[in-house]
Amino acid sequence: MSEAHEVNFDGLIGPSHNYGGLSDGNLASAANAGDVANPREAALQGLEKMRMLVRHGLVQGVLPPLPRPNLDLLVSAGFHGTDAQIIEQAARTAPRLLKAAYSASSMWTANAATVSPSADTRDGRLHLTTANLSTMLHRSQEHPDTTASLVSIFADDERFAVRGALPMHPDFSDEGAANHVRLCASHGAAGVELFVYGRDAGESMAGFPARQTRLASESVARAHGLDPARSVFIRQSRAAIDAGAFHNDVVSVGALDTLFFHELAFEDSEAALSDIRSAAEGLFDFKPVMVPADEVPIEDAIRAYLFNSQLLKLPGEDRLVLVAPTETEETDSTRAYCERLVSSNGPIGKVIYADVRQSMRNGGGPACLRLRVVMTDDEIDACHQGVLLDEDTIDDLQEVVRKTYRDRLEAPDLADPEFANECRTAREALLEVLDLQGLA
Ligand code: SUG
Repeated sequence: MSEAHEVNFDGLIGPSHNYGGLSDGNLASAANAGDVANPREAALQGLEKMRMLVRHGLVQGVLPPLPRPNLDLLVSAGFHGTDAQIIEQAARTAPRLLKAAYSASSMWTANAATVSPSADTRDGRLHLTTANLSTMLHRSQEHPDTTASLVSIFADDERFAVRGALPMHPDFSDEGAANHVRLCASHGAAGVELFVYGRDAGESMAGFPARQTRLASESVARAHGLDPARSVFIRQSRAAIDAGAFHNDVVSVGALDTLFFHELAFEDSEAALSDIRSAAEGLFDFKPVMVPADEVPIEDAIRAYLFNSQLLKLPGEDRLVLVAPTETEETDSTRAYCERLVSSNGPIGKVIYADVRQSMRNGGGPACLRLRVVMTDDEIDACHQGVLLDEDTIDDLQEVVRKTYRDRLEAPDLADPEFANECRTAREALLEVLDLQGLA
């Protein structure tokens, strides 16, 4: 077993961050639709969260924003002419499509891919499968550029296997690591991978969309060469989806041997826990921490994003640390629960609150903003070094953000073709800091 670390690759929030109201079933996205966004503050908040974890001694990575506007999407919809003409026509006749083409949703890198560390895979490589994000139009355009970013960062194919997205069909709906949890004794040891899905392929259902199918989860597990005895497929509860848990990471989070989850997260919690226990046999002593609905109603859990937290092993802390959004501190039931949680002698010993309000108002908490990639020391050395952050690089990125990002953005601003140039300039400057000019 080799030494391994959980590296969090956060999404660097792009200059076109706005409140588009594009995500059906995501209550925050609907509630804040049309509000004025502040992309500069959003990106600075995200970078401060990364800085906090660097200061705690973690290896922190970053994924660059994707190119926006995505003119190809507008051209596919029949718009043509110069870039400026395409944008002006789209603004007049298809404003929702223009918002999709400008969406900064790639910031939520928990949806970028599903990742299986080399300790779990048959060929001993670290596997990443880009998520197709096929349920929401504005997210379905992410995967080609996400794959390009991942290929640039994880280029060494003796160590890494980057796979493009599953077919763009509702039977294969895949939202990546937001519906995936890995449990283990230590990061470098073989683990148990949990795949949470909302529906079966071919199953149609009323209510908010279930964005992950069992077929998609099984396909990823097969492609990654996981041991079937160490893979668990769990159905998300309809109640959770209809309460606004559009991804499982809105109602559960796991790390090492601990799974922290809401009582209503899964269709059949007892069966899920027993399956996890069997899969973990001989590897680790599984520690479930279930939050009862009478202590934290699911509506509060979703409003406060208690579970959309990072659950981390920080150097110097003997128990796990929950990095939760400030909204969790501001909601009575979740704050009180966190106080009880840390004063009990369970596996979670501390809660740190992080301010990512700009992202939260689109339904993205601390956990949505990061993709966890468990990497050995050799794998860390073999990946693209420009995306591994120290405080100086964070300072440089923040300087670009301060210089090039607007502090006010709302839908009518997207109609101005000059804004497209602004976005391009900002992204190019960020790519230069990350030494990823090839993605421009
Ligand atoms: O896919 N919001 C994202 C939030 C993703 C959160 N990710 C995880 N839970 N892992 C989504 O619904 C809103 C965009 C808008 O309305 O402008 C949005 O895409």
